[in-house]
Amino acid sequence: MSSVIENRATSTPQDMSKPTSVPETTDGFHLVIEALKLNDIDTIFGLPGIPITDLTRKAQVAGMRMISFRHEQNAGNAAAAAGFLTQKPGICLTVSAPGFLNGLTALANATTNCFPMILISGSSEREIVDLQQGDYEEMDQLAIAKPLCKAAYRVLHAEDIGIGIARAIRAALSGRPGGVYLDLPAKLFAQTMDAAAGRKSLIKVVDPAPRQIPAPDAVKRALDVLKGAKKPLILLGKGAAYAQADADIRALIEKTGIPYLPMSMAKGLLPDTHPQSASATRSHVLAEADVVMLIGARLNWLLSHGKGKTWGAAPKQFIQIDISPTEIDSNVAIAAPLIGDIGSCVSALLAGMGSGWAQPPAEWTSGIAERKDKNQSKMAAQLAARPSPMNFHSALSVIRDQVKTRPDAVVVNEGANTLDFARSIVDMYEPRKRLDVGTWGIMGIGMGFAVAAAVVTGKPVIAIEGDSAFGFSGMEVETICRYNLPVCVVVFNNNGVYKGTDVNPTGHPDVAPTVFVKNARYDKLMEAFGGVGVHATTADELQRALAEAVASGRPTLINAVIDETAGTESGRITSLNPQSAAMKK
Ligand code: ADP
Ligand code: TZD
Repeated sequence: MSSVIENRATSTPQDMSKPTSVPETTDGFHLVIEALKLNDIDTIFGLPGIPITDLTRKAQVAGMRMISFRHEQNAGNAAAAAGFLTQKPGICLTVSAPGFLNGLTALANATTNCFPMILISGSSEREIVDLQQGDYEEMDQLAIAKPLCKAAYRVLHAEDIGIGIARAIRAALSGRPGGVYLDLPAKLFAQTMDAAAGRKSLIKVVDPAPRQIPAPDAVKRALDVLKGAKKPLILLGKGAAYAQADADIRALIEKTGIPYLPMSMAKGLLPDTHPQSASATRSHVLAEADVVMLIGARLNWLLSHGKGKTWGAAPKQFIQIDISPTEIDSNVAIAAPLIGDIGSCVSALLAGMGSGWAQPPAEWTSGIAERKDKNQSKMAAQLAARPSPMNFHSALSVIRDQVKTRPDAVVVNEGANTLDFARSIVDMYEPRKRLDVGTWGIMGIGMGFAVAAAVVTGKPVIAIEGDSAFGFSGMEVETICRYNLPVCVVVFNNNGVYKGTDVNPTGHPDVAPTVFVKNARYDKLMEAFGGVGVHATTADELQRALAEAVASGRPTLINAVIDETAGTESGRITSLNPQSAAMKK
């Protein structure tokens, strides 16, 4: 802590005569920084301004990485992604009212995705806010944040900073991870206190994410249900990726021989090319399975709520591993809930299985293998085609090949068709290498996630972006250039939201709501800040530019021209549009 504690008894020649026993003091700025550092948090994602500008400067001086963004939502998304990747809460730092609100979407999204992050916002003084006297950027931020995150705290006194940050870290990481809001009023930063007392007030959080060991009877129940299965299936969700129990999860899958499906951010927990992956015959296994074991995946809309046509007519039993007991029975009855952390639950299952666990019936697994083969050769033909202009398949086949040669690269992915096709076409080979729109299907995570992935992992990042999706955070290409990050953004440019072919039926010169400027040159945006911009109209051009970007690590944006008639409205979730939903009824 001594590195940043300032001795306020400055030693100009005039005060040489003063007693040397004047106590060292510290202040709110330094206590916040030291509390974070004490808990091994070394990076802040944020955007400076009143009252936190000096905090950003002092954090940098104190050896923290301070990554400044162009919009707080992107800084917040970066913090969330850093939390998912590292199991440490990502920190987003913003100014008051509007900056706080800009960060709030990311905080709510992190909470929805079960990613640990802490949004720290400067705020106006309580005296003024509570009397609504109209301060600069005045807002009752704590009250607004509360319903949108896991926990929200405010610190009013410098001596409570240690406690405030400890509580925020523990709330973000323990149990089901999530977003935490920490409100720091402007006056707090300048408050001074005795340095030794300040040091003592800081807390290094012990065991912030305690293991939660499943009850032995719950383990037995789960194993009994699994034993009775004729057509078992394992579903891996992003909770399983977050848990970092990679070896045990792989051991469980390989020991049981059960086919598995990864949810999008669980891709790579086992390589997508694993013989037990049933991704290439997803609808078949979901409809036919008789016992489904969910590991860190919720039965929400992404899994059709566990019912309906997707899940077929055959009766099903679910086993669900989750750290949150209230997740159980959220949509359908769960026959065997297994509550605990994924690492402890999976190792308890492995121990309970002993040796000689029976493999699933061959007719189930060989039927899956046959369907997989058929679907994969159909897909291979689509991927090999080289239409002009490119379509989603031809462009994504290039990215698929690139990721195969650099399995350590992180893939960030958003859009509608761009997302849906990339999820099934681009194989992942290592855990936590895929970051995407998550539980909400939110656009705008792209550049924030890409920056965080590059900063946290130091590996190449390939951001696969619909042209609409990219627009939500596109200005952060400047941030990517400023920090010289190894990020290659590939914009799938089909001239609009979903596609670029809609027309305004009224004849008015305004274009249809889903249409953008035709033939836009997104590559010029990257060039504006000194990065590499490439306009790619063929798969070959895309391939060369991508290989070059990944090899050089230089900030690059490839404007990949995609047939504007390719794709469908809303990608694969067309059925959620009210009109199609009504027609189905
Ligand atoms: P996906 O979208 O990939 O299906 P979800 O976000 O719906 O995944 O589900 C993740 C689940 O994982 C959440 O219900 C969350 O409570 C759970 N989870 C997160 N971390 C852990 C952990 N360490 N141990 C157990 N469960 C966890
Ligand atoms: N706003 C936010 C924050 N999230 C959203 N999901 C949407 C709007 C709605 N939306 C989607 O669900 S996908 C999408 C929007 C606007 C963009 C689709 O167009 P794209 O992708 O160009 O990014 P494709 O590949 O061309 O379909």
